[in-house]
Amino acid sequence: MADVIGKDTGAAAHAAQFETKVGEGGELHQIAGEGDAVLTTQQGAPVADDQNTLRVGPRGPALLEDFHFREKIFHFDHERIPERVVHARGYGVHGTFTLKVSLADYTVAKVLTEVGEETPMFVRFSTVIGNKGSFDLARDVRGFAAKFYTKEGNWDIVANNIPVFFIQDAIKFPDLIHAAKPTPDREFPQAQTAHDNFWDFIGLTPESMHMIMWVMSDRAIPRSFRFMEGFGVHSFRLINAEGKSTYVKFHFKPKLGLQSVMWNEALKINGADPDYHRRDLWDAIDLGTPPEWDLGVQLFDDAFADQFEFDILDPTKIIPEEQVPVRIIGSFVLHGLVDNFFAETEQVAFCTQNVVPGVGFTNDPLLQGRNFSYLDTQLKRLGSPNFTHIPINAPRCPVHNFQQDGHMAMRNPKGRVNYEPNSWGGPRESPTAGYRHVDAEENGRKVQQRPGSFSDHYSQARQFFISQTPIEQKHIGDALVFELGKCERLDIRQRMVGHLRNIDERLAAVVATGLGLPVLPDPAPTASPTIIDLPPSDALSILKRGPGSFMGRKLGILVTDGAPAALVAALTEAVKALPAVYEIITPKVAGATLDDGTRVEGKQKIDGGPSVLYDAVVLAVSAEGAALLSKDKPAKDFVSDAFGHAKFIGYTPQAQPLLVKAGIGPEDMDEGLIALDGPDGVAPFLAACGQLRLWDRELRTDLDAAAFLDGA
Ligand code: HDE
Repeated sequence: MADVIGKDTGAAAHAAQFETKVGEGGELHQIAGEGDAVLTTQQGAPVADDQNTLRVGPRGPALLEDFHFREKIFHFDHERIPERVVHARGYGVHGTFTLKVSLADYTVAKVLTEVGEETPMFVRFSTVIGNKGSFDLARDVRGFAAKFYTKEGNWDIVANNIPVFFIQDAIKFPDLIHAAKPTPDREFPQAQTAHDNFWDFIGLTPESMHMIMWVMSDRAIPRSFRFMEGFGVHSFRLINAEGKSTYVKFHFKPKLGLQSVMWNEALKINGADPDYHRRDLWDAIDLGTPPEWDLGVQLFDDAFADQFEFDILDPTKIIPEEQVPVRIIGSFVLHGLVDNFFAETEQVAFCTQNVVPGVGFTNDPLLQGRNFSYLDTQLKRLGSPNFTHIPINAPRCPVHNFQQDGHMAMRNPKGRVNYEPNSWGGPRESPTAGYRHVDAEENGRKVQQRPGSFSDHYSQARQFFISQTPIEQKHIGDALVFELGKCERLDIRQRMVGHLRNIDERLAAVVATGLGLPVLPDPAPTASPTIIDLPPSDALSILKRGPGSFMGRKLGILVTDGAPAALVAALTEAVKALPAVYEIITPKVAGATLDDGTRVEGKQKIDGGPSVLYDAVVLAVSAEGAALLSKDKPAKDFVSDAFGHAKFIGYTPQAQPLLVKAGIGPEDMDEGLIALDGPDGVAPFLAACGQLRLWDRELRTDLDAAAFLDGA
């Protein structure tokens, strides 16, 4: 009965079940009854009083003799471990990977060859720059680190939601991260790149331009972890039974399609619900709708690498899917919530060097640097070389070796032998099953030299930009103006516009205008001229491959007293059937009474449930309700934001005055505003919501859009 730690059974109700005693000072003591667990120290000694330290008299000094107090405070003082130096804010969940297509021709890895095999996984999503307590909707790269607990050891794909990176050599990583994080003197801004130091470094690092296009695009403000792609970034190797190696790039593709939010929404979501992404993932799994991704591979050989326009070792380049298609070989479902955030999400330790036989590395200089960094950082963070003994990091296959001792060793060998070769017994090498590094010939001078084949910094940045729809291009322009607008130094802004001129003159002009630069700066000098005829790639756009369905999305239904019960019922049923989710928002959190007298519970009170939290909204209001809400600022914001964020809005005819008060007059009405006279309107409304946004509305209503509309 008292065994309820961590379970929300309703504190008040629960407290009432205990025998209680009130102390001299009025403090509450809950007493263990028959069958209840007794509170103990870490050493197991039962505790009689957890409310008062041992003192000399009730008002006297505390005594060191109080070992329970001493131990409790000691433990509390040491609860924190260092947060990750990057990717500090993260959210982890369990999953299962199922292989559907064997790659036996390319690799000996069992996880990639045994069709039907189910491999347990742990995935941690993260932002890069912000600290552990920052907000989810920062404009940032998202980490998408996956650990596969295979039969041949743990295999980690420590991926991001963007397929390229800022830098070409790991030696620049500390500089990049220092420049992006809060400045050392003032320790702000937090979780943002919109400041001088970041753009100073970027402007002086032209290799980052391709990545900058991605980070300024809506990819960096995803709607949900569930609607993100993942990329292993580097070229890795697969190695087959003959020792032959094939290059591979890894891709995770979300079954629910891609989706992002608008920047103005992101800013507001961060205030309304800083935990928006983690809550979304938790809710989806908790509700029994776990998200799923396909695992895909791009496979290519030296012949392809030799004729490809760019160096396959350069982590600032992609291989367009049109050139090497992504072959789907299996899928993974993330279905398991953690029992304990610290034990699992915080303590999980990923490493690019965690590979299994049949998976190997290339000479990508970033990958080689990462291979050093991850093990190193785990020792600092987890404090012991035995971090692999922690359950979340422990392989699910047998582990045998002679490594021993160290802090907190949990996997202690028995018996006499702790070395090999030996005459006693114990684990032995296996030339057949063991890991074989790729047999590659390497020779050359020892040099500190960037390869000339890495010198094209703009061509793929341009290819990314021209692959976007006009609205996506506009968002990139807006983001650059926002970010550079936060820089105080004019030369930093100008330098960036000089780079943009090597990517797309229209973009450069729009950003220069947005910043109010009196003259367009000269183009930045280039080490290699921009190739301007790389073909657009649809796979780079979020919108060109929209999901076309509202499945997995969230509808916000604003309900007042007197709202039509039949409509509310039809909406909620239809949304559940998709499946998608809905939330009822009411003027008072207790809920509302519908026109048939039934009560509907409110999940949010209107000022706690702004429309930025939803993918589409319905204004299910009565005439009185509309009149009431027309005087309410949060209600008007709810409507005007939904409109401004290009969302589909369903409304009862009685909601018309509320629309007008929110600034949406008859001349603004468009096909995204859908009147719901009764239950019959629900199906077409939800079908329209499958477009997710009516982007034409933004193009029509935003002055800055013109530049990208003509395609000039
Ligand atoms: Fe990381 N990175 N990284 N990184 N990275 C870390 O390891 C590093 C890079 C990525 O959820 C750290 O355990 C270097 C690219 C993810 O626990 C650290 C370089 C990509 C995560 C580290 C890179 C990533 C990390 C910090 C440049 C995408 C979070 C904490 C050479 C392919 C993993 C930790 C988690 C975390 C180093 C660049 C992805 C310091 C030196 C490129 C998803 O070891």
